[in-house]
Parts: sequence; C-alpha cells; structure tokens
Amino acid sequence: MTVKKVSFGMLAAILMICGTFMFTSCSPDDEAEEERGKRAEFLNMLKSLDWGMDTTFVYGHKTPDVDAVCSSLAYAKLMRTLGYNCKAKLSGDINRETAYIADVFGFALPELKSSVAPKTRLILTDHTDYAQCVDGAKEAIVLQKIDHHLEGDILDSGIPYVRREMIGATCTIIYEMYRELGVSIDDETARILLAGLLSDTRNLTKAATRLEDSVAWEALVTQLHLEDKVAEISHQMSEASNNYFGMSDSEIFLSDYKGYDMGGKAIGIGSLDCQASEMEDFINRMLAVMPQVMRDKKLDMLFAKIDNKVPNPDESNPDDLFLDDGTYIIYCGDGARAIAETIYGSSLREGVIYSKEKIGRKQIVAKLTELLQN
Ligand SMILES: [Mn+2]
Repeated sequence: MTVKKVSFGMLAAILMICGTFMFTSCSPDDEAEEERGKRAEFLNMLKSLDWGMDTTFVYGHKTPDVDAVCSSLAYAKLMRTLGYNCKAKLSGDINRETAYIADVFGFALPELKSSVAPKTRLILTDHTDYAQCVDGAKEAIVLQKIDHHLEGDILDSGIPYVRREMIGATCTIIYEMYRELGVSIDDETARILLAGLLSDTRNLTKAATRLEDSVAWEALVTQLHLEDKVAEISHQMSEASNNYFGMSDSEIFLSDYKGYDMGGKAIGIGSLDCQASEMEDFINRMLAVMPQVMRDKKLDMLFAKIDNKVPNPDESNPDDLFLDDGTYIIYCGDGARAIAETIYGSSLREGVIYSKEKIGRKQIVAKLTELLQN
C-alpha cells in the first residue's frame, strides 16, 4: 500500500466519485446495455419488415464501382447470417478496378440482373437516386437503404430502415454494422469490405475519409495480415481504374458515370482523369461522344469532371508519379453552360471550364441540386 492513511473525507469523496460513475452512462456496463438495446432494436426492425416470399435482392448503383459491388455482397451476407433470404445482384457490368480486386482478393462477383419485376423486395447500398437504381426499382419495394451520399430522390422517409453516414465508403458503414451486431467477419468478408473501403477512399487519402474509415481499415488490414501489401494493392486498384486502354471513347466516358433527377431534369455526371499533356485531345474526344450519351440516356444535361494529372517533380516515390493540378469541367445540353459557369466561372471555350480546385463529384451534385431544385 502506498497510501497509508485515507481520511474519512477522502474515502467519502472516492465513494461519491465511484457512485457517480456507476450511475452515469460512462460505465462499461451501461454501454454494453445500450449496445444490447440497439442490437435488439435493429433485429426487431428486421423481423418487422415485409420480406415477402421471394429472395430480396441487394443492389449497389448502376455503372457499379468497387464500393457498390462490395457493399451489396457484404450486406447480403450479413442479412443471410441473420436468417433472411437475400442475394446481391449487379445492375450493370463491373468496371476494371472491380474485376482486378475481385481477382486478387478471390471473391465471387454477384450475377447480373439488369431489371426487377414489380413488388420485388430490394435493399439498396451506396446510392439514393432512382436514376442509379436497377431498372424497375420504382415499382419494387425498397426495404432498406445503406448509403454515404446526400439524400437523393429515393426519399429516406419512404423506406422502413435507412442508415446514412457521411463517411468515406459504404463498406465502412457495413463493417460497423457487423461489429455492432456482434456478427464475426470471416476473412472473405473482410477482403470484400476492405476492397470497397480502399477504392472509395483511395487508401484513406481522399477528402471524404473519416475516422470511422481509418478504424475499419486498421481492423481489416490487421485481420488479413496485409500491413505490408495494402499500399501496393491500393495502387494497383487505382491503376486499373485509370486504365482506359482498349476502350472506346463512349466506354471511357461512361466508365465512372452516375445519373440523377434534379428538379425534374435528367442529369448525368461522369468522372474522368487525364494527364495534362494529353488533355486537349482527350477533352475533344469526350465532347464528341457526349451528344450520343445524352440521346442514349435521355438526358437534359450532361457534365463530367476530368482530374488534371501532372508529373510529380519528386520522383522518389513510385506510387505518386502524378499529382492533381485542378479539374476540367465539360458540359453539354441546353442550359448546361449557364449552370456550369454559375458554379465554376467562365468557359475556356464552348463546353470546357477549368478550375484550380480539385473537384469531386459529390460537390458537383450538391451545387447542381441547389441550382436546379430552386
Ligand atoms: Mn461509395
């Protein structure tokens, strides 16, 4: 004993402090109790859903990227573990990055099912706009939505369960749900979740990355013993996503594309990148295919952002051969010029604006929504 004498006053104070801890939410027991309560609430919610008799399909968005595919796979698996007949499906062909990481991590991709019959039960991951949904979604029954985008035209209020967190990846949200529910994450599921997380946050480097993403990253990388490999895997994913080799110009334009309905207007937004030295030619090729994309997708306006890549003067790091140097915005369709210029300033020439800022698609969506819905 280092403290030989404890006065009655001190003892009383210690007892009072202990008592305070015991009766506030700070105590571990209370936290566990609260977690149990939330878990029971979620499980009861699941029980109360109108699942119908057939399989419930879990879909990510159209023009699926890694987070869309992996969140649907991991969430379908979570639902199956909890006793519900759910299966992940793809609403369109996967991109090169998804093909790459599914091969390296060795997981099976969902089957393609590009439309659903009326009254089909759906769970949506990684999207919140009908324009990005599997065909037929408007007549389907959406039971749940798990997402990390601003609420779109699939309103949260119409869906029994919505979980939206503005963090780096939908796969991070699903990682949290496994943890909260006490469902163990097997290695295959860990790889699937990590793939989506690496892709959407570019290995925790994107501006949208949050603490939650880092926590999930740490746990998944540790579980899979990938500490020494994760940077290289992420680098190869990024290479696969930026590799337009052998693709037609319209395939390139649509390689990372999302559609929206904003104030009754059908809007498309592509996300591209190109080295500065080839930008002029690239922009011309993209502008040339945009009218056809507009006709095919029945759009009112079409935009794309093109990250401008310049060689990194510091050549010591082979993982960072290029740096971002602003963003080109290209546009097409009636009224698109006025809107693009309102947001990003005057055009360099018809169809093209340059901004010194690095612009993400989520920012463009927020600005366009603001302008078009008022
Ligand atoms: Mn995502």
